[in-house]
Amino acid sequence: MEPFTRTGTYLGALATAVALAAASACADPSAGPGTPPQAEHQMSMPAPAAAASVQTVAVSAVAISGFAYVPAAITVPAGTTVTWRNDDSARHDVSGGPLRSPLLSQGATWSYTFATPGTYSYICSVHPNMKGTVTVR
Ligand SMILES: [Cu+2]
Repeated sequence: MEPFTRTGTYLGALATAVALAAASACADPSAGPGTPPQAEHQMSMPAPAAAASVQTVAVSAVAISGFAYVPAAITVPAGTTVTWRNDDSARHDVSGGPLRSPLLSQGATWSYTFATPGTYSYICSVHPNMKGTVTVR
């Protein structure tokens, strides 16, 4: 009979410990008056996960704005994923070498991961005077 009693005691203690841990995790002493505690928690949540991430993924962005690539020339380390985003109402693409995006409508994005070092020149096939370069090191 004694083992059953012990089991019951352990489970009860465990439940109490979990409840206390949950309560203390939600208590945020740094939250000032007038700060919604829930917003504070949502903002702080992703930070520990990002800091714990070991792998670093390089990302770079090029805007297509005013019939130009901005910036027109970028230099990135090998393995970088570059994302183009068309901010113009006119449709543009990214075309040259291995870069063959579809026509991008306003707000659309297209990404390419540069695995091999080199210089990649591209144009917009609709407006060939639009030129850009990605240098991969
Ligand atoms: Cu264009």
